[in-house]
Amino acid sequence: MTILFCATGWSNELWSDALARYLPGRDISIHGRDAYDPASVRHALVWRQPHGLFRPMTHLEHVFVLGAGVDKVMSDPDLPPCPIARVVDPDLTMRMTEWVTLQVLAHHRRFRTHLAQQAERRWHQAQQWPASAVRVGIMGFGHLGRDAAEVLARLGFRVAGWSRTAHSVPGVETFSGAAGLAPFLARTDILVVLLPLTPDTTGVLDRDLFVGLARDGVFGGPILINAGRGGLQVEGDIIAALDDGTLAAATLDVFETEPLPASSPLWAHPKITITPHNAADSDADTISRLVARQIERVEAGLPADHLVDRTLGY
Ligand code: NDP
Ligand code: OXD
Repeated sequence: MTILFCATGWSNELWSDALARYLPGRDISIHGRDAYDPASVRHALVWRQPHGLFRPMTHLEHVFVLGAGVDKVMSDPDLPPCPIARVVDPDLTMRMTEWVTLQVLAHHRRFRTHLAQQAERRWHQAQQWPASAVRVGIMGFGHLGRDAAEVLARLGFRVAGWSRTAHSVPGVETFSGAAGLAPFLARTDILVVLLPLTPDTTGVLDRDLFVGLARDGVFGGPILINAGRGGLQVEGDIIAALDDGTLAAATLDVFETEPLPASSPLWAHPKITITPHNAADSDADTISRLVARQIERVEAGLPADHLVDRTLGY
């Protein structure tokens, strides 16, 4: 019985060492490096697997996605009917919270302005507002969104969350569903997007949504921060909204096409900050340990933790 690892863009060496550490004595094959019989694969550990990978795996029992987002697996036409588990892990969550906090603070404390001034050797103290003057709205209020909300609220920001179903979190205003979207946007100066990519959320970050954001905040216009998935955003609408002042700035970690092509106008836009889809990396050691625990669970007859709801797509 084979445990298969297949991850596009990650180090086979690093992951095979880590998996061997936490799954000693097991038959672990690395797709693209090792010869293996697809029919013997019981557990597939995947990240951005090529479509077609699962087709010959006639005895697959579990898919373990090695990150939090499962859109690549859910869009696979050969997805077998077995359970699919994803990563929910304190290390990954904290990485995302670090990134979200960094980006919110970079806008709040006008970090790009100071970098530009340094390049000009110009000493100018840009105006500072209290965090309590800034309304952050977190769109996608799941494991990652709620953790970031807690830290931002602790820093003094006025934080709200929007989700599909209703949640109640002390110190955070919560909104849900289609009816909650307009009031959520209307009170939001900095929109942080941590939604999964599903048929319901594809292209949600478009001009119609941007015009619903608050226009009376301290930044002179709303700010978009997206670390969810590139398929959530309509990049042409983001550029147009930045150019006509509907948005004041944007920070993007994810893109419609990744890696972001060198020809993309997003790279050089003066109001856009780009990070290369690394807001929250999956650490090989931490996630291998987590997946080994998951395999122990299922082999003991228990369901895996953090199973994906196939109907909802996340
Ligand atoms: P969760 O499943 O825990 O949370 C998802 C949230 O989105 C939930 O609050 C859910 O609502 C909400 N949601 C889903 N669909 C809708 C909808 N149609 N309308 C309104 N709300 C909706 O996921 P995580 O927090 O763990 O991760 C979120 C996403 O972050 C991942 O799917 C991935 O795409 C992205 N990610 C990006 C990374 C990066 O490096 N850029 C790293 C890790 C994750 P409800 O609570 O009601 O279910
Ligand atoms: C994830 C990611 O979903 O890194 O975990 O994008």
